[in-house]
Amino acid sequence: MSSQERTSSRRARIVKISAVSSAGALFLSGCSEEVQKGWLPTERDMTNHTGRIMDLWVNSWIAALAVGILTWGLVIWCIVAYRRRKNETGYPRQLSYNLPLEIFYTVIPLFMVLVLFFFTEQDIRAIEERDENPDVIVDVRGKQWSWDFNYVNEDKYFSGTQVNLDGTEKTEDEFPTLYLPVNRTVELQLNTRDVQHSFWVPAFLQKMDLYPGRTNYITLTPQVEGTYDGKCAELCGEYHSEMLFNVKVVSEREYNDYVATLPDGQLGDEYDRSYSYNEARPESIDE
Ligand SMILES: [Cu+2]
Repeated sequence: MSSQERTSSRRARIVKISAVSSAGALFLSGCSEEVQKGWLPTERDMTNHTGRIMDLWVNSWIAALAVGILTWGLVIWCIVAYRRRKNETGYPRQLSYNLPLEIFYTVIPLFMVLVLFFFTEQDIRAIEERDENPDVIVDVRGKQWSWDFNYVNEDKYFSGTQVNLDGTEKTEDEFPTLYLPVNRTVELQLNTRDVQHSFWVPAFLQKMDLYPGRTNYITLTPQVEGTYDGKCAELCGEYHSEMLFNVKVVSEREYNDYVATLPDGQLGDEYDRSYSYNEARPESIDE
């Protein structure tokens, strides 16, 4: 190879390397915001809890990656350092019952699980803490396959109509919509009339099951106005996938204007598809 050819091939390599590295830098800078929020489908201050949940998620990944890199490093080091050399024959020296090593690989994973458990438990406790005096209380009632919302303080209700039982899909603006005022403490009382459902708003990073005969609670403060997707996240029958809703976080004035348009009263166990809790349960259900 002539010196001229060498120079041009070196130049081509430099161009290639700089192209790859600038593409990499572009990729990293483009998604650095995404990285910071762990690719979660929300913003940091969406509710008063999302920042905390995001930190737990991202820090768990950082810990997992650090452990992963250490583990891969040790595996690769072993493969290289203890590879079969020239002129070696037969099996290498076999080892068993190395007590210090066995204690080490029992204690370390146990420690890691306890650390994850500690931080998770701490955050769950903070997120699930109920407010003694929430500004807004909504009794959310799941039913196959829609949602009703009782605005408890205002004594108003909204009733979502079930998906057409012929399977026709609804359009997004026809979904039942839960209105919430921005920057106000909200308590959602989750009830179901028939089977288990699950109340899930991906943007809030929170999901809670609805169990027949018991009330679960979500307490949060929405902090960003907007319309968010909600869905049932528990397989609840034939049209489970159609059990969709919207959450509209609006100004307090808009919230009050909206609620004022709703009919008076609260919905109970109406529209119960299987049985009513006020009546004697069929024997098969007691079993
Ligand atoms: Cu459901």
